[in-house]
Order: sequence, then structure tokens, then C-alpha cells
Amino acid sequence: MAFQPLKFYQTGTFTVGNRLLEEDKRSVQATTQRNNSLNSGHRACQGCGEALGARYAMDAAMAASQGQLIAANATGCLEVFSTPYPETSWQVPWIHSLFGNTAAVATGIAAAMRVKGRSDVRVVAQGGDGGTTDIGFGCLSGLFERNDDVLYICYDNEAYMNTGVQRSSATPPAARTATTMPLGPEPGNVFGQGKNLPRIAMAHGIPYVATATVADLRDLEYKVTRAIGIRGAKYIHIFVPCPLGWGAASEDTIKLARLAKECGLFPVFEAEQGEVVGVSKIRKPIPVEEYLRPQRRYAHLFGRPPALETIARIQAIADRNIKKFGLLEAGVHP
Ligand SMILES: Cc1ncc(C[n+]2csc(CCOP(=O)(O)OP(=O)(O)O)c2C)c(N)n1
Ligand code: SF4
Repeated sequence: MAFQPLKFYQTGTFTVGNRLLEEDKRSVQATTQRNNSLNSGHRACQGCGEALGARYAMDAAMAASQGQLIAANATGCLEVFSTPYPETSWQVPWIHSLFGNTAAVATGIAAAMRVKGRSDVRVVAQGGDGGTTDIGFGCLSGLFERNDDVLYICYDNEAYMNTGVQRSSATPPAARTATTMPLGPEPGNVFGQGKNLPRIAMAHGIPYVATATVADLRDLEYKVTRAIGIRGAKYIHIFVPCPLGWGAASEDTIKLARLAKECGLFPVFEAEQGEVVGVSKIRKPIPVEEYLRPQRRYAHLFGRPPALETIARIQAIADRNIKKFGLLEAGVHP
């Protein structure tokens, strides 16, 4: 009888758990000491990328701060699904701010800790893309400009999901939302410039800016851990698919996050003092169509006839990112 060698797929792969590795090489999630910061029992939709991203980010932040963490949270899905009064899923000191002032509330907490001489306490502010790129933008820019000792995390699901999928300034071109319907000669969201918050954060020259996705949770944990160890203002922008708002299957959340990175539409990188210091290279280049097609928010692009010109314009955005950030290994072609 022929033997097949036994393969441990969890070891040395990009899978989440890595429970077969030595204790010191495991992800925070795979250790028994993980905090379960965003605990089970919350009311996020099945497959919610934001819930997953927040759990991993906050557990990594708790581990990196030896449990000395305070979080401020903007209004949005993350706050609403985790804290329906009088319940809460948070196992960290956590305060709900208004929709637009999370950054200012976090600044206040950091100032209070400084006055009390508690330099061991680290502060995280978190919110959705609407709370970050639109309504909370002024407070966040102030936090950056003052270099306040806060890590701000934006969970980017590319629209105002909590109130019924309205467009934000992070909504991508051609995407259907409740306020950018697939009607008229240019269906879906406009081809504007949008707001690229990671690059705007870099323009403030703050110590640390990074992007990440829920498809590479080790990378996400590493970036949060790094940010918690840095004094001053830090910004992490996490790409979190939303099955409900995007019209995607709940089991496709990780896959869509991976495809967004692999096609070049969501560059994953790190920057220090306004300069890019590292990028996650594309492992297997794919056309944007592969990422767009499984999402009903782009269904109008794949009708009869398909909107080839619009798809080509989205591909051009990905190609520009690939060039700008050097996302391809030398010798690899899209
Ligand atoms: C001043 C103010 N305006 C509007 C609202 C209503 N509101 C609450 S959450 C939300 C959308 C949140 O969107 P986003 O920040 O993208 O987070 P998501 O729900 O997508 O995670 C809106 C419009 C509010 N709470 N306060
Ligand atoms: S609407 Fe989207 S972001 Fe909100 S809980 Fe559902 S999947 Fe998560």
C-alpha cells in the first residue's frame, strides 16, 4: 500500500491558529492567555469582518499592554452590536463616545493617564470608516497634529453600515450603496478621489501608520503590537468586508479581504514618520474582476453587456497602487 506523507497544514502556513507551533511562535489568538477582548454573544452579522478585526486587534493590544488598555469607541456597527444596553461583549475598560469625537475622547483619556503618572496604560480609539474619514476627521487630524499618545484603529467596511449602507468618503468607485444606486449613465458611486486616510495620516508625519486586512491576522497582530509599543500618535487602517452591505456570502469575508490585497485595490504597508518602510507583496496577482464579481454591490458591472470600461477604470486604480507601492516581486507580472 502506498503511503501518503502526513501534512500539518496549520504549521508554517498562513492559517490563523498555529496551535501546533511552539508557544512563543503562536499568534495571540492561538495562545491560552488571549483576552477574548470582544467576547462571544455579540450581535454582529454572520461573517462580519469588523467583529473579527476588532477581536484580533484588541486581543493583540491587550497582550502588548499587559492588560493595561483603555478603549474609546465611536458610534457604528462595532459599538451597536457589542453593547446593546445593559449588555456588553467587551472585556476591556471601554467607553462609547459620540459618532464624531472618538479621537478627542481618547486624547482626554491619554491626558488623564499622563496626569496620573500611569505611563503603563495604553489608549486605543476605534471606529468605522464613516466615523473616521467623515464625521470624526477633524478630531482625528488634531490628535495626529498634537502627536497624542493614542493608537487609532479604523475598521474600513467602505460605507456607513450601521444606519443602512450609506456612502462614505471611503466608498470605492462604482459600488452600489443605499445612496449610490446603480442608476443612470454612471451607476453606483462616483469615480472621485475618495479619501485615502492612511496617506492623509502619513502626511501628518506621525510615528506610525499601517494598513492590514482580516485575511492576514498574524500581520494584523504584529502591527497592533508594534503600534502599542510606540509613544505618540499611531494609525492602523484595517480592511474589513461586510457581508450585509457588500451583498457577499458570509463565508467569503476572509477570501474577499485576501482578493482585495492580491488584486492591488487595497495596498498593505507600514509607514514611519510619513515614509513607507515596508509593503506586503502580492503573492498571486489577480485581475480586479475576481474580487468584484462575488459582491452584489458590483452586480451592475456584470450584466449584459458587462461594463467593461468601468471595470477597466477600476483595474487602472489597482495598477496605480501596484506601481506606487511596489506591490509586485521583481519578475512577477500581473
Ligand atoms: C452626529 C451623528 N450623526 C449621525 C449619527 C447616526 N449614525 C450612527 S452610526 C452611523 C454610521 C456609522 O458608519 P461607520 O462609521 O462607517 O461605521 P460602520 O457602522 O460601518 O461600522 C450613523 C450615520 C449619529 N449617531 N450621530
Ligand atoms: S452590517 Fe456589516 S459591519 Fe455591521 S454587523 Fe453586519 S456585517 Fe458587520
